[in-house]
Amino acid sequence: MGCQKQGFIWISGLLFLNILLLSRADDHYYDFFLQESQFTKLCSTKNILTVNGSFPGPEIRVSRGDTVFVNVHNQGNSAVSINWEGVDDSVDGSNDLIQPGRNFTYEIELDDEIGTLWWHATSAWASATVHGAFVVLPAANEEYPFPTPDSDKTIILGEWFRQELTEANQTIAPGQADAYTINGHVGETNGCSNDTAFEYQVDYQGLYLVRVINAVNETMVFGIASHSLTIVGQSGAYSRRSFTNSLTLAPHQVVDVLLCANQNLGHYNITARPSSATTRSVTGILRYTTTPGA
Ligand SMILES: *[C@@H]1O[C@H](CO)[C@@H](O)[C@H](O)[C@H]1NC(C)=O
Ligand SMILES: *[C@@H]1O[C@H](CO)[C@@H](O)[C@H](O)[C@H]1NC(C)=O
Ligand SMILES: *[C@@H]1O[C@H](CO)[C@@H](O)[C@H](O)[C@H]1NC(C)=O
Ligand SMILES: *[C@@H]1O[C@H](CO)[C@@H](O)[C@H](O)[C@H]1NC(C)=O
Ligand SMILES: *[C@@H]1O[C@H](CO)[C@@H](O)[C@H](O)[C@H]1NC(C)=O
Ligand SMILES: CC(=O)N[C@H]1CO[C@H](CO)[C@@H](O)[C@@H]1O
Repeated sequence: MGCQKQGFIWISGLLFLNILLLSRADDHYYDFFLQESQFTKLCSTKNILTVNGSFPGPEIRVSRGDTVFVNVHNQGNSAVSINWEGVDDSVDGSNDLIQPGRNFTYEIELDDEIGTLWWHATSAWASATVHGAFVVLPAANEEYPFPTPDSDKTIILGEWFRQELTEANQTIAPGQADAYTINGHVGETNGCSNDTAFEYQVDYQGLYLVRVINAVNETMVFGIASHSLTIVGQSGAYSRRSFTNSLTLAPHQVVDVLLCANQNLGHYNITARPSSATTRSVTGILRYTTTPGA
């Protein structure tokens, strides 16, 4: 059965009932190493602060009701703290800076949160490069309140500055970025051989849960050519289902959408741009792969 057909079988308009039937909540342990790492984009190389050398940073992936311990080791040059966006309970230490050379373990007790949360450095300059997804899957005995997706994908919209970001940049005003990024890729349109485009491979008739995180301090517009998106969740909760051709995300907003790969085999542009400018955008590619027997 194709993903489009499944869509019509949904129990229309019914919001998921928050029945907590947690059979078992797990503890998860993560280690984050804050470190300076070299990246080349827009034809120039610079150091940025990262978690474990990756931009965006590593993804946390747990289930509803779990407890997550994140031991952050600061091997960078500046004091940093981490914000846990979308976590309902306050997290101890969120307001305390971790000094260089020190470490601190955040304990995040999840309750009812479901879908996509994210984490980022508290200060704006560090948040531009120190951020990542925090995925909360349904608990073992729970189902999605929509057809079960074949797989899910996180898409983080970010921004890139040619200049160094330092502690002096406590505010990053909208419109300052030299480029926008999709999962760290600036796209291939800047004429730099080291720049790459984000690529997302899907199977024809596959149903995908796409988690779109706007890590940019600007309203961003996101869309995939020829595909409509079905909004199913926002900021750590399921939401009433609605269809859209493009998403408008407020600064730091997260939206979960279903994507049905029901177009002709081929590739389609994935585009993100600030709402204030139609000319500046970043492009990635949605690529259909044929599967044996499909
Ligand atoms: C970060 O790197 C350390 C050291 O290589 C590793 O032990 C840890 O698992 C990594 N953390 C994540 C979240 O990938
Ligand atoms: C620092 O990390 C060590 C292990 O690497 C851990 O045993 C200790 O509890 C951590 N300290 C804090 C304050 O999180
Ligand atoms: C985001 O931009 C606004 C200006 O529109 C600024 O006042 C605010 O401090 C910025 N926030 C961050 C975290 O940089
Ligand atoms: C860009 O990529 C090429 C290989 O494609 C590499 O040789 C070169 O060092 C890179 N440039 C920079 C500035 O890192
Ligand atoms: C897709 O994006 C690329 C790069 O921005 C652009 O050159 C191309 O025209 C776009 N294709 C379509 C069909 O819009
Ligand atoms: C984007 C931005 O404002 N970058 C500035 C951050 O601070 C350094 C030095 O403090 C400047 O050189 C950058 O222009």
